[in-house]
Order: sequence, then structure tokens, then C-alpha cells
Amino acid sequence: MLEYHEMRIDIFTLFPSMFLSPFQESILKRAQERGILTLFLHQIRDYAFDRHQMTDDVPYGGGQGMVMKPEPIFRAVRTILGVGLRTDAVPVILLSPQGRSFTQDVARELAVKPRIALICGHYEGVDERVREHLVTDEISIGDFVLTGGELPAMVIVDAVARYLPGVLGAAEGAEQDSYASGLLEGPQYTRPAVYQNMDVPEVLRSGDHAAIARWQRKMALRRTMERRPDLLGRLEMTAEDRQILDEIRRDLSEPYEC
Ligand code: 9D3
Repeated sequence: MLEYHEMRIDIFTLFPSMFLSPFQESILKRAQERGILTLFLHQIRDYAFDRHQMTDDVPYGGGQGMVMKPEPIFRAVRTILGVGLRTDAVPVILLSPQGRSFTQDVARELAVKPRIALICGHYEGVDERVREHLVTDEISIGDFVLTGGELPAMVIVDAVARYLPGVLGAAEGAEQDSYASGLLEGPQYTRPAVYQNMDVPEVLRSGDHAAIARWQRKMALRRTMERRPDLLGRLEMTAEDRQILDEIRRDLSEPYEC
């Protein structure tokens, strides 16, 4: 049973051309061609009606940097989403360092909506009235400082689009659920079997599917233990997993092994 749930995303930005090539390649291109995803870019400056089309101004109370003015943002969003904007109908998301953290769960949550709007801030931030009276949600993509909300908006579109039915193939779709299982991926190989004296682990070429599955699970558990022990705590482990973890601990305590 294939359901084709379509999604529309309106993006409000001072730099719409930043989005062009990321949206015109690969999976996002295909999703749009298939009509599953519709992306609209809106230039906030087009909604600044003063003589110089000013979109930012000095902060009240002083301080360094500029603040994005409220009027162009309100006008742009209300024009595109409709004047009588029901805030519960279309989520209006501000990308900002003060937002809640973007995670796979948030991507899944957004992917079920038929329509969302993304507002990209720039400069030192946006007038607080935008947050208070226009925005329904505020999202950050992580604890690092960027120059604006444009790259974060692209990150969100990419992560959300993968969840729209029909965007990925069936195999990749199933793989998503395994990511939700919360383990890092183990090592992967392709041909040749030997490259400059570096060989592919024997078990992967053995044809023993049970042994292969167990080895892959072991490597995934081991990599997660080494690099992201925080993920292991949240993992639902089978008896087999516990046995494999014990085995890994033994391997790691042996000198010269692995
Ligand atoms: C003066 C304090 N700065 C916060 C550390 C102000 C500031 C920095 C960077 C205000 C805006 C920005 C631009 N960044 C974003 O708009 C942004 C962002 C980010 O910088 N990191 C992670 N996620 C996001 S979402 C939007």
C-alpha cells in the first residue's frame, strides 16, 4: 500500500539563491519532479515597502549588529500563508540559535504536515515580535554559530523530504527504521575483495547469512560503544545483543586483538 502524501514548504529568506543548487540536485530534485514535495522561495526584501527596502535596523537599547525588522517578515508570511493565518494550521518555524534542537524525531514530526513555513534569520537576529506573534516553533540545528538560518533550513528540508512516502526507494525506507533503532552503522565494503593488500573481512564473503548478520550487528554495537556510548543507554537490547556486547568487551581487553 503506497500513499503519496505531498508536502509544501515555503521558505522566507533574504538570500533565496543560496537554495538553488541544493534543491535542484539528487533526491530533492526527484521529489519535486514527482510532485511529492513543492518548495517555494520568498524574498523577504520584496515585502519591505520603504524607499530603500530596508529589512534590518539598529537594536533598541543599543548593542552591536543589526536586527531584522518585523514588518517585511509579517507581510511576507501573511501574504503567502493568507491574512487570517490560523497559527495551528501551518507551522511557522523560525530557524534560530535559541530554538529547540533539530533531531530525527523532529524531522518525522514535520514530515506528516501537509505544509510548513520556514523563516531564515540573518544578522544578529529578528525582532522579538516576530517570535511572539507570527512564529509557532523555533528550531536550531545544533550548538555552533552560523551566519544565518539558510543552511539550517536546507538541512531541515533534506531531512524531512526523506520521510515523504515515495521519495526514497523501499529498501532505503526500511533502512530509516533501523536508524531509528539508534545504532551507528558498522563498516561497509564493496569490490574489490583485496585492494593494495587491504582485504574485506572473510565473514562477509562466506555466504553464511546468519554469521554475516551477527558480525554486522557486532560491529555496529562496537562502533556505537566506542563513539556514541550515550546511544547505547537508550537502545532496546535483545539477549543476543548483550551476549555480543560481552564478546566486544572481551575482544577489547585482549592485547593485539582487533
Ligand atoms: C550574539 C549572539 N549570537 C548567538 C550566538 C547571535 C547570533 C548568531 C548567529 C544570531 C544569529 C546567528 C545566525 N544563526 C542562525 O540564524 C541559526 C543557527 C545557528 O547559528 N546555529 C545552529 N542552528 C541555527 S538555526 C539558525
